[in-house]
Formats: sequence, C-alpha cells, structure tokens
Amino acid sequence: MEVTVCKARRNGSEEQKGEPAARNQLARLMGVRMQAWGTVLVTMTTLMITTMDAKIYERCELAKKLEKAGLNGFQGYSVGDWLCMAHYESGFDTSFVDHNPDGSSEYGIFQLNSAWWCDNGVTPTQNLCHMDCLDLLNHHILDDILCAKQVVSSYNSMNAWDSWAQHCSGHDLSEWLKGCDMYVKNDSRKHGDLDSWG
Ligand SMILES: [Ca+2]
Repeated sequence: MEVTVCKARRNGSEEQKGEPAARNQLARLMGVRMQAWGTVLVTMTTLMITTMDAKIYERCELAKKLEKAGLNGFQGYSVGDWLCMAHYESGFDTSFVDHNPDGSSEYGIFQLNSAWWCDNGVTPTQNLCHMDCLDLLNHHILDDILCAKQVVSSYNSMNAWDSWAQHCSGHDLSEWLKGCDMYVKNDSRKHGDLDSWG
C-alpha cells in the first residue's frame, strides 16, 4: 500500500518537472483538435446550408421557371421534354445526388455528372460548366439550367439523359403541362417541328 502511494507521489513530482513541455504539447494537441473541429463544423455548415437551401419543385412552378429561362424551344425541345426528363432524373428534387459505379456522381434536378460538368473535388473532371457540384443542389436553378443548356448543345440532343431517351423521347408530353396555366408550344423537334423553333 505504502509503496503504491510513494510511487504515485514520485510520478506526480516527475510530471511537475516536465510540466511546461507537457503543457506545450497539450496546447498543440488542443490546437490540432480545434482545427479538426473547425473542419467538421465547416463541412456540417455546408451540408446544412445545402440541405436547407434545397427544394422539391412543384411541376407547374418548375415549368414556369424553365420557360422563363428560355428552355421552351431551346435546341428544338419543349418545356414538356425538360419536365419529363427532370421528373425521371430527380423527381424535381434539387438535393438529389446519385453515385455511379465509375466513381462519378450526379447532382441536382437534372443529375449533372461530376466527371464532365461540375467539380465535386473528388472525381477527375472536365468541369465544362465551370462550377462546384454543390451549387447544383440548391433551389436556385438558373445555373443548373445554363449548364443543362450546355449539355444539350454539346450533344445536340437530350439523349445525354438516358431517362429522357427511355421515357420521354417520342412521347406525347402535353400531360406534363396540364393545369399549369401556360401557353407554350408543346411539340418537341422529335415530332418534326424543328423548323418553327429556329
Ligand atoms: Ca443551383
């Protein structure tokens, strides 16, 4: 019992001798820990802002946004084409992210790919839209629309989206605008109406 007490005291006095060094080390450790917490905090804040800023669009609300941004008739496609594609890609949910087997991911309402159109800091990318993939997850979709326009222009087709080719191409898309109080022409160029779209 006594031996234990002595040993404990001796250890105690040794600790006191090395106190400044230990305190420095502690301060360094605290610094590292606080830095780590800072990183976690920033990441969490980014995620929270992204989530809080996201939105699931109503069909007609989205239709109006797309029309206003000049998508009706763009490259010969109608708002119906875009609504149909966005529905099958994301369910109109701007926060939707999907991961591909090749390691790339797809972001937002139009599911734009991190290997080609945006930079997520992970996937090697062309970043053809010169944007951060996280910007594709908020409810401000004008930047998403501009990027999507670039996709259609470079493919000269909406075939870039498998879901469009599968579910929308060649279909009657007038249903997508039903009840939206919009008077937009609804024929896509797939119905042979390319000329009138310019
Ligand atoms: Ca956006």
